[in-house]
Formats: sequence, structure tokens, C-alpha cells
Amino acid sequence: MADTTTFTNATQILEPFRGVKKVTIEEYFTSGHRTCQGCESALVMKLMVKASGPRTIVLGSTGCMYVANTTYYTTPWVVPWMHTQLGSSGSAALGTAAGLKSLMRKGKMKAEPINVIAFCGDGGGADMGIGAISATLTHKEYNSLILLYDNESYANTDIQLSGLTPYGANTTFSPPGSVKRLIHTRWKKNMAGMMAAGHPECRYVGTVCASYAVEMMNKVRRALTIGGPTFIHSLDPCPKGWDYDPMLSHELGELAVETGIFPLYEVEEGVLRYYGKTKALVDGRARRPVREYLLKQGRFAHFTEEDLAYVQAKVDEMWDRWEVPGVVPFRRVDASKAAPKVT
Ligand SMILES: Cc1ncc(C[n+]2csc(CCOP(=O)(O)OP(=O)(O)O)c2C)c(N)n1
Ligand code: SF4
Ligand SMILES: [Mg+2]
Repeated sequence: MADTTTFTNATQILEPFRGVKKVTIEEYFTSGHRTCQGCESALVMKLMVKASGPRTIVLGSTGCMYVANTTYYTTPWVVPWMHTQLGSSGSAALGTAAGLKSLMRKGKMKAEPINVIAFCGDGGGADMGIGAISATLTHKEYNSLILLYDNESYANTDIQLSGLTPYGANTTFSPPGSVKRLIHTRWKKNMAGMMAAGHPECRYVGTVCASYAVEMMNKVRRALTIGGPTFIHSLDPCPKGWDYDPMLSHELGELAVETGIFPLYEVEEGVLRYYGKTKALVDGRARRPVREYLLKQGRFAHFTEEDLAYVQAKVDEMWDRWEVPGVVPFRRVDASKAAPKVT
């Protein structure tokens, strides 16, 4: 029987991979899935478990990464994996982390650090399951990572728009027409910023893009090492939903970052750090024009110059007028106090 008075909720210490040659060769998400050619979300799954290692339980809500990854009698998952309901990644993460802790504390299973990762799509996470994720991020006594893979639509059910679909995009719910060119005119939710700003007990929030694979894996390793409730938002180009040649997936991820549309940052114990290409933008490098990113995708093929200018102005506002550029959208009345210095 374990000594319950001294039981601690330890985490695995996962040191960052110092360069691509130091990345471990073992795979825990292998062949056996049937995602589209060029699917970045599948790459995110592969990198996520490569980063976490074998002592990991993965829970996944309904969506492409459930359906295409678990065709009857086949699966690419080498680690234990469980499907959970579309809006339940938060509940699954918390329940599993609490269950493991309780069993270990009672001596019913060996006390060892086991990573608990729950993933969800943008539909399942940023729309339907946002309440359960929010609740989980308030429970500081349980170690779990929620990874939101954002392909910017309800992709599995044929590309319906979600709260993370970008302004003006053509989806099956927002097809451009001759009477109305833009059906979807709401701006994308600021999911990572919202999670970081609204959850003081959440120990780590990060944004990642698989185009920067080593950095992405190291953010997963950092979140799991820190423990407590943690959250990562990954932007994943999706050839089917975004309507582009699959060979452009990697480049589109880079363009999302270099245009400033998707900033890369982490907030650890309340301290913000920009990293990668985003750090260079914060330090003064010019952002690439958003048109370079948008016009490579068929979902924006109906955009006029006016639409491109609108998106550019909104992205410029994120960087030039937000209290914390690209992260926190408030503005103080006294503009001289804006944008505190960050590393
Ligand atoms: C409660 C509920 N409503 C609707 C569905 C149908 N459904 C299955 S997958 C899916 C899309 C989920 O979108 P997202 O979370 O963004 O994941 P993606 O498919 O894009 O990977 C929907 C609507 C469902 N499974 N459960
Ligand atoms: S629709 Fe998009 S997210 Fe789904 S499997 Fe295809 S590329 Fe991946
Ligand atoms: Mg989606």
C-alpha cells in the first residue's frame, strides 16, 4: 500500500530535444491511419506522442483525428488511446488524470508519472467543448495536457465553419455567392490568449505549428514536464478544407507565422515568451503580407482586394494596437502603458 501522506503527483522530466538529430527515433503514431495526403493534424499527432514518449495515455474527441485514425480493426496508435465524445476532451483529461492519481494514491497501481494528453479539434474544443476545457484548466492538482489541433473547420463532417474558421473563408456553411460574396464575417476566436488570460491556475499555454517540428515537440515536452493543467493550440493546414495542393502544407504553416496571423508564444506560470519566427517579428522583422498566405488557398479564391485589405488591417491591429501584441486584445486608455516588455 502506498504511503498516501507522502504521495506526490510527479511528472516525467522531458528535457527539450536540442536539435533534430537529438530527436528519438521511436514512433508511437505509425502506419494504419487514412488521413488525407498532406494532413498536418496527423503530423501533429505523430510529433505529439514522439515528444511525450511511451508512458502516455492519449484521449481524443470525435473528428478527423478520431475517425481517420481508428478505422475498424486498424489504428496507428502504439500508446493506449481512447475516443471521447466531441465536446469532452476537457472532461476526459481531468477524469483520467484524477483516476490515475487516485489509483496510485490508494496503492492500486504502481505510482509512476504517466502523461495524460487529450486532443480535440477546433469544433470539439473551441466551440462545443470549451466549457469542459475551461473547467479542467482550473484544477491545479491534476496533470494533463489538452492539445487543440486547429484545422479551422469541422473537417470530418465535410468542412463546416467553426469559431476558429478565419474571416471570409469558403466552407460548406459559408459558400460565396453572387448576391453575397462573404457569408462568414466573424473574426476567429483568440483561443490560446483566452485560455492564458482567463485561467490563473493553468500552468502552461503554448501555440505551436508543425512546420517547426522540433520547437513544437519541445513545447509538448515542456507542458508535460511542468504538470498541472496545461493547454496547447496547434494551427494545422488542411489540404481538403483549405483547398490547396498537399505539397504546400509545410509552407502554409510557415506563412501563417511569418504573416503574423498565427503568433508563436508560450505563457508559463504567467510569464509570456514569444519564440521562433514570431520572436523575430516582435524584435522588428517585417511581417509578410497576408495575401501571400491567403491567395495560396482555394477557400479564399473569391477574395477581392478590399477583402485582402480588411484582413491585413485586422492583423496589423493585433500587432500594433493590442495590449500584448498578438496575444491580449485589450487596449488601455493610457496608450503609453501599452505593450509591456516581454522576452
Ligand atoms: C455531439 C456531436 N455532434 C455532432 C457530431 C458529428 N461530428 C463528428 S466529427 C465532427 C466534426 C468535428 O470537428 P473538429 O472538432 O474541428 O474536428 P475535425 O473533424 O476538424 O478534425 C462532427 C460535427 C458528433 N460526433 N457529436
Ligand atoms: S480533412 Fe483535413 S484534417 Fe481531416 S484528414 Fe483530411 S487533411 Fe486531415
Ligand atoms: Mg477542425
